[in-house]
Amino acid sequence: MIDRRKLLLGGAALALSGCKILDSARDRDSALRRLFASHEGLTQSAQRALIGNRLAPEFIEADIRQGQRPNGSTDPVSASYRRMAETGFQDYRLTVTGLVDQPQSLSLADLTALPSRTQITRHDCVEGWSCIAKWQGVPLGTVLTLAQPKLTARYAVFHCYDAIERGLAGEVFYYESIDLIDAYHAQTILAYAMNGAALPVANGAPLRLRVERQLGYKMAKYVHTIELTDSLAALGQGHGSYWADRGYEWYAGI
Ligand SMILES: Nc1nc2c(c(=O)[nH]1)N[C@H]1C(S)=C(S)[C@@H](COP(=O)(O)O)O[C@H]1N2
Ligand SMILES: [Mo]
Repeated sequence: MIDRRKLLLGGAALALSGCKILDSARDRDSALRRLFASHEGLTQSAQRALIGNRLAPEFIEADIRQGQRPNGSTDPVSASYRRMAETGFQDYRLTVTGLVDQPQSLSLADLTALPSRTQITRHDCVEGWSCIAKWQGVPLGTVLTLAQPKLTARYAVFHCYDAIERGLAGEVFYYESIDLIDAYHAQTILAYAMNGAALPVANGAPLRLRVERQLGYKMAKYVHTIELTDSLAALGQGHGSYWADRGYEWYAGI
């Protein structure tokens, strides 16, 4: 696997020539280090200019008029999920894997021990209904920082417990993905609580994604694994999500 830093290092070494260059990269004041820094600054500002740090609207408690309407899968039937649900998700583990330096296996206790964020937001389903609800969870960025994504990582893929379809080729499991800009957005959280109570099974227990600047189908419920990848081509039908594989937009911005 070639990463961006190694590529750059190769290019800079060629441009500056001489074999001492690799050693001098460890020197704080080296020209090479300054080159890395300016390159990364440039990439970041270009990304900010394009996407921005816009927040989704947030609401107050009085705006919560009804419970969050369950949609899609509401009761996964797999034996492993059922066993976990019956014991209050004590055995649940969130796996963080793929292009990361520090793969993680986190229990619900581990996740709830991390600093949390609470937000009251509106969920817009592509079918034409909306619900305002209060979500509490750990920022996805915090979990990713623990896992230390490699420089080649571009997407976070969410693998879910629910088989949403049973075809001739077997069960098709729900999955979704977002890019790392949305992944590190302040309102992108892994929610374990909703409207002041533990997340109900119907809404994705024990852990579901909230990515507030996009439509409801992006908000994967029943997440068991987050995989960091540099491409979406090898997953499902290659469009990055169960619904994108069926013709919906992968980037479902609202
Ligand atoms: N694992 C999984 N996640 C999912 C779905 C699903 O069927 N399975 N449905 C999606 C759709 S279309 C919507 S609108 C929301 C519904 O979330 P809710 O049940 O909490 O309202 O979850 C999304 N995430
Ligand atoms: Mo939806």
